[in-house]
Amino acid sequence: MGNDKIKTQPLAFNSQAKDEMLESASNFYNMVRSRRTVREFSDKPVPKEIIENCLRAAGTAPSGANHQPWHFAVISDPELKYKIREGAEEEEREFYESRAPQEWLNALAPLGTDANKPFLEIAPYLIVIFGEKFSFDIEGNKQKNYYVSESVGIATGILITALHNAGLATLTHTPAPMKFLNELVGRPATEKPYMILVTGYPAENAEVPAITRKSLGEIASFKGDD
Ligand code: IYR
Repeated sequence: MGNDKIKTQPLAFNSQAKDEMLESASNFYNMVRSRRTVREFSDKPVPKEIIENCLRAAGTAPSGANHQPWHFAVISDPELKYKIREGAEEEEREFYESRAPQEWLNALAPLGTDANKPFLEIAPYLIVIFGEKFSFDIEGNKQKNYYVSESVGIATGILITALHNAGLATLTHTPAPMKFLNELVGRPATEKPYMILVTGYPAENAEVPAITRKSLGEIASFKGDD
């Protein structure tokens, strides 16, 4: 089958019988449907191995030309978390006080968010996710990356799902602009901050906004006879 010039290997495919497939699909949906974005975190420590394995899972995401254009900076140092909170709150104050149009503020009102971001210090881990506009091959040559935001978005989705599956809560946090994170975290200018994934256990008695999710009929359409 494959092209003579490229090395291939047999696909290790997990074949399942139809009943097993139905059960797998249903079990997975039941696992992910309980995920909620959390804004109240506990400071209870999380074993680092859990984070490491969830990051390994994120690193399996498909990516443009398989360049894997992502970097995950895992921050647990309290002083650095404090500095990230300071930087983020500065951006957020400007956002909430002047930059955000009224329509955006209205859309956020049901979430009850504001410029105060205590969770950036309370949660045990801040995973700062970067997209690499360029990477370096094994000989150190600079190579352009493709579909960076799509690739990093998929990896982030897998990471969020893996962390939820492992019993952790997350918050996708996007202070804008996020350039201050390069300097704080020590990442090169070829990397663009994508988001901060705040990670930990939820606070005891944490509350979340009452929301509903769109039904299958609202999010999908089917064309075909089956
Ligand atoms: N980055 C801001 C604002 C914000 C924007 C959206 I869209 C949200 O879904 C939630 C928040 C903040 O973190 O408060």
